[in-house]
Amino acid sequence: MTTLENRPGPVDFDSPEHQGKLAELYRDFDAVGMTPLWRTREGLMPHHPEPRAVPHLWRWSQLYPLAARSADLVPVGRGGERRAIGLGNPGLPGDPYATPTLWAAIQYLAPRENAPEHRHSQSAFRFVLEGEGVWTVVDGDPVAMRRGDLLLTPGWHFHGHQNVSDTPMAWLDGLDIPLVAATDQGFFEFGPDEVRDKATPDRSRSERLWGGPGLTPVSAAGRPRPSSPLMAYRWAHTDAALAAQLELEAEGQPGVVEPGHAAVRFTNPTTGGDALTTIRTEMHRLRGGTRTRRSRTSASSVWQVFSGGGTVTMDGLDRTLEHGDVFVVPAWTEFSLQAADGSATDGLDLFAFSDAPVLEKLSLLRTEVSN
Ligand code: GTQ
Ligand code: FE2
Repeated sequence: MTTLENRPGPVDFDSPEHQGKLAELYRDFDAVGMTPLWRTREGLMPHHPEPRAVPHLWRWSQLYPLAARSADLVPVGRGGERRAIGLGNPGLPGDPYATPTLWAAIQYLAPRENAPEHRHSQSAFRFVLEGEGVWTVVDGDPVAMRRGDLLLTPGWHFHGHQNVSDTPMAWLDGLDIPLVAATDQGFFEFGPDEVRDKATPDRSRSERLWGGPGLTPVSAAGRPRPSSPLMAYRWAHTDAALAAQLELEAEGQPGVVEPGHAAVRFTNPTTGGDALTTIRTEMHRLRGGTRTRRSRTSASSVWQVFSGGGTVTMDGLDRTLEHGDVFVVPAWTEFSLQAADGSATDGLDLFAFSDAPVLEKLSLLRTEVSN
C-alpha cells in the first residue's frame, strides 16, 4: 500500500504540474458523480446542527383571515382533498414545510362542508384553537372536534372531515409530511367521497373503549400498538391535569417540569410512549410571570398559543405571543418562554409538537438546559 511515508520520491504539492493534475482529477470525479469527503466535510458533518430552518412566528390575526378568504374562492373536494394551507419556514424556500420533518397547516371548513375520506402513510393530528361543529371520521368512527381538543389520525387510517354546523371552523394540522417525503415513504389511497358515518356522537367509539383513565379493555390488554388507539384527547382532561400540577406545586408537591411550568404529553395508552410514532404532542401551562429555563434540543418543534400571552425568546431575539400565534423552534436553537403577568392575559397555555420520537428511536435526540 502507498502511504504518505513510503510514497516513491518526494511530491511537490505546490507545483503547477501537481495543481493541474489535481484540478483534472476533481473534474473527472465530478463527471462520474464522485465527491471527495475532504472537500465537503464541514457541510456534511458539522460540529453541531446548523439548521436551515429559522426561528419564525406567524400571527393568528393574519392566518385566520387568509384561510377564510380561500374558502370563498376554492372548493374542498376530491383531488385537492383539503383546504389546508401549509406554513412554510423562510429558511426552507421552495418547500411548504415548517421544519425539515414537520408540516404545520391551517385547515378551514366552511359551514356544511365535507372533506372526502382518504388515507396515507403520513401521520396527522388536529389541534383546535377555537370553535366546534366539525367531526373528523377516523376509520368510520366520528370524532367531535372542539376547543382545546387534540384529535389523532395515525398513519394509514382513513379519515374525512365534516362540518355539520352553520359556522366555519379552522384548526391547526400537524403531519410528518417532510419526514415521509425525505425517506420516500409516501403511500396514499382515496376512500369514499362522502364521510362514511355521518353520526355526530358526543363521544367516539375510540373514546368509549380507551377513554377511561388507566383502564385498558382486557380484550386488548398486553398488546402494544405503535400509535394510540384513542383518537381524541379532550380539553377538559388536559386542562384539569395542568391545573392539578400547578396546585400540587403550590402545596409543595412534585409534578411540574420546573417552577411555574406545568406540562403534559399526549401518550399512547398501550405503551405509555408518544401518541403518534413520528410526532410528539404536548400541552404546556406557565403561571403568570414565569420564565422557563433556556434550553436547546436537537428536535425541531412548532408551537401554538392557546390562551394567555407572553414572549418567546429564540437565539436571543424576543417575539411577543398572542392568541393563536404559531411559531417554529428549529433544531439546536436556544429557546425560552415567558408568561405575561398581572394583565388580562395572565399566564400562558401553549400546544407544542415536535419530531422528538423519531430522534429518540434513532438515538439522535440531544437536549441541553442552561439555567
Ligand atoms: O386533513 O387529511 O394539512 O391529508 C395535509 C394533508 C391535512 C387531512 C393536511 C392532509 C390533511
Ligand atoms: Fe389526510
